[in-house]
Amino acid sequence: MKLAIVLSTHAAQFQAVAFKGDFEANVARIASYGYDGVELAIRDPKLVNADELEAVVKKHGLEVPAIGTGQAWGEERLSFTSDDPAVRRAAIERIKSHVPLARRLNAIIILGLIRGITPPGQSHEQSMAYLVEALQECAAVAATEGVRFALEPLNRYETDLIHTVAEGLDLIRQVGAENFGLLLDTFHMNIEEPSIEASIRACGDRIFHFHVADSNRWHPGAGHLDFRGILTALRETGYDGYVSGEFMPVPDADTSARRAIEYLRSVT
Ligand code: LER
Ligand code: MN
Repeated sequence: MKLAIVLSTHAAQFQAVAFKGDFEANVARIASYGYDGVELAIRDPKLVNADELEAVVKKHGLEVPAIGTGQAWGEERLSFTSDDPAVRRAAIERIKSHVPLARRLNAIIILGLIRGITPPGQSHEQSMAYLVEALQECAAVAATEGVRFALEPLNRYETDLIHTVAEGLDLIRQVGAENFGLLLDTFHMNIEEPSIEASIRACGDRIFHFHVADSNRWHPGAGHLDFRGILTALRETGYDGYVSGEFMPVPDADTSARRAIEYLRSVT
């Protein structure tokens, strides 16, 4: 099983990213711990030098399985479901602007919180209609470049839109694009799914990417999730992508990264 860890290219407020700060130093440390890849959290592709980024990652022998886009919500409040058409347009254009970099790195584009939260006074149905429309536009552009998108079901404390695999699969049917699937995250699944393993099996070949954190959002092995069962179910779907660590730097970034890989290797 190929393992990655989330790395932010810029300082960000999101807590569950262990590595922030000096990019090359972080990439070198992650490679030295035995990881195969780094998942990059990028607020705006305009702010990164793609040549440099690719060179650093390659130099250290790592791949980039996925690009996270949630900081555009976290830092700028861009959202597919805003009641302001200019904000919705900016969110769609921002996601489309990730496509060339994703293609170059052979990475999936993650749609997490950029889907937004239903604003006061707007109906859930209206938000879902905006969401489907935005996803159809983004997926069509990405398809021409051979790029895939993964929407992440998130827990109820972060959004009112798409908490579970079942809701995600229903959305996939509405969007109707082959290059659109789901990113499953064990932290959110532990809160929302009746059974993590059954939901993994139900998602099957629409699992495009996978995040791991334990029940407390510390590194795998630091809480009470059954990773042996979870990763067996994942493998049995035929998933051959990355398992990417997205957890809090507890007790610190380096220790949590080392403990995570040691633990995940011991249960797979
Ligand atoms: C991002 O991958 C995630 O899991 C969310 O909790 C972001 O808010
Ligand atoms: Mn996640």
